[in-house]
Amino acid sequence: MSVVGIDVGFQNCYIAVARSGGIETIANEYSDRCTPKSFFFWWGGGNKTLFLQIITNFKNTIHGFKKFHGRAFDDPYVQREKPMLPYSLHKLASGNTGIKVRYLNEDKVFTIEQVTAMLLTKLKETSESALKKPVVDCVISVPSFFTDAERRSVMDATQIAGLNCLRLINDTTAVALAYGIYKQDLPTPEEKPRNVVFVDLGHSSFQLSISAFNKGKLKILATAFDPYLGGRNFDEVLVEHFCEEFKARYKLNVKENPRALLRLSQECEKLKKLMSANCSDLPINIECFMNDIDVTGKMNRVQFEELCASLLMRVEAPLKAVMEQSKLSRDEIYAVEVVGGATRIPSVKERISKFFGKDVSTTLNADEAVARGCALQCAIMSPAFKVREFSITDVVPFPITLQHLLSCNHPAPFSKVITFHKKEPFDLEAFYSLPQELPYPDIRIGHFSVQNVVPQPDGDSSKVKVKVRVNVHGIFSVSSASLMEKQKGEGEDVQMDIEPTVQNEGRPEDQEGVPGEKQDPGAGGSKPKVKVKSTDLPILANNIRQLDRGVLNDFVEYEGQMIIQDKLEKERNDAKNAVEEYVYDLRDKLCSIYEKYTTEEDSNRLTLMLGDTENWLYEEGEDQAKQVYVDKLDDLKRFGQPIQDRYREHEDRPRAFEEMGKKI
Ligand code: ATP
Ligand code: MG
Ligand code: K
Repeated sequence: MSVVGIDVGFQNCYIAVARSGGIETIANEYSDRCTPKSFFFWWGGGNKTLFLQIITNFKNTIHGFKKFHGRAFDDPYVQREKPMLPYSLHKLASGNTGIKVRYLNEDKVFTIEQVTAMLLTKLKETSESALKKPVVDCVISVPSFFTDAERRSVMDATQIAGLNCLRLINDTTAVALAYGIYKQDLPTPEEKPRNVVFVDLGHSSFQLSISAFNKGKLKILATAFDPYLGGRNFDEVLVEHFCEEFKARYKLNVKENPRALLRLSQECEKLKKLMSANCSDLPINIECFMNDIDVTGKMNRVQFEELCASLLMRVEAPLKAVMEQSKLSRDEIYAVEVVGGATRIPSVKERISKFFGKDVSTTLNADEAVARGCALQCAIMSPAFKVREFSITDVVPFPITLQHLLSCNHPAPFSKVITFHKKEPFDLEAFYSLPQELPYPDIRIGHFSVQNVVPQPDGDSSKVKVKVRVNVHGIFSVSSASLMEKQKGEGEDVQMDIEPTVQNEGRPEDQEGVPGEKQDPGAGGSKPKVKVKSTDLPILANNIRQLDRGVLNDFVEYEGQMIIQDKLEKERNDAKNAVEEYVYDLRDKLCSIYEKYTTEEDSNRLTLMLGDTENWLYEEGEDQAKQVYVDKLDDLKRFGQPIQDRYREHEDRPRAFEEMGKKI
């Protein structure tokens, strides 16, 4: 079984695999081929073929959908993105965002989980063909600011794709692991930790975290982000600039033409990258841009920085926030490591280094670090692999309320036991405490009903222990509840424990104790043991923002059908190619090596037939069922084969004599 890590970026996806020699990344070959699903995934790469396919097929090209996970269609973010997308969005019955594409000559709406699953399936197939082994276990990265709904949605996608995601890991946490695991000189657990800041400016978002390293472990102290600042915003500024310029100079309304807009946006991205390496004036030239007009323009780095001034100003706020939350001073920061494509913009780097008062380090591979960290985490978690242990304590990005439960930056994963005193079933509501900090307006996490609660035989309230947890994926749940029945004669306090108590379950993800919390006196304390009978209570979870399990199963099945459909499509294409190849091959041979073995009349008739077939392939034969091509090939072979046989016979005859000669 392979052990892989997947970085599903807004623009670029990377897959890394753990091998005994270390971590390798797999070439993401299909970024330059169309996917057989008859629509395309577009991310990154200036590859010409892919680019042309995108331009000609832009309505069926899906990209930039990462942040639709867990979002309602009416979400302001979705509504803001909608007009800029070449494909169309659709409001699902659930209120969530769906994507409409042409599939098998029909308009079809896919949920975001399905679309991500298709992408993951492609990545899975790519790695399987590179590794020649099945890929099931994996670790996948998500932005640290992903909420419960977003994480659940990504988990559903992994399930649809038939992957077993051992952990959803935050982007910057994966980077921290990739940084720390090979370091031989980390402080011992007793010594002061080494604090490193990790900065990731990708295509769509800006994330950073501070990690404290000791030998064998890392602890994320704080995380901060601007979920809406990334390389794409810099592209947009350029697009805006050139739209205005082209309107003034060429009287072109670029925004009315999605195809032209797409081309301009790709050219602007190229220009942006060139400006990272170059200060002088750089050209932008697009031939036959709109209405057969060629357009040209130019820009240099100083102008670019002026245009992007308001974006560059946004770099500082998260830097400040993360330092404040960590309560560290700047001289306690050992290094500032930057990753993510957009940190290559010189003025971004300058701002970061000015803020921290030190040069930024680029010791990690800016593009692959996240995927590598994921693969390392997968190797650590996989029983099939022996890696040195490295424990990770992450943080909860937004405070959660369930009877005032979790502060922001509370260590995660964790689990907590909260005790209630109740006579009847009761409900718990979990939600994010600070709506203004959330990336979307919906604060609900879930509604949990603890059922079957009854009073004690003497009519008193029962003690109900409810366990809540944030698991390795960063997903919240009320995981179990039990009713504690006092045995007769035990005197116990009957007040509700307002203070949550903590139990260490000894699970791998819970290795780290939660500092600053009281230990449950019942769990191994020195108090005399109280005799209680514990009964598990059913919990009904409602309003959880994830796919209904029945729907999920349907999607799993449908994804399987699509994979089969892809295979059929490939076979159909192969059959078509076989006809085409046969036509060219036979025509070639008829006027060379086969010439002696056929009459002129037969040859002419066959050449005519080959010409007809060729024309047919471009017309009504363009899009036929596999069997039609198979039959067509058989037809041709009926005439071609006898000629080939005569040729073979003749060629083989001298050899046959030779062999016979040997035998005698
Ligand atoms: P996200 O992390 O937001 O999901 P991602 O992981 O796909 O997105 P990256 O691959 O880290 O993003 O970065 C892609 C961004 O980096 C793009 O905006 C790209 O234009 C930009 N970029 C790459 N190289 C350079 C460069 N040399 N100069 C400026 N920008 C660059
Ligand atoms: Mg990224
Ligand atoms: K392991």
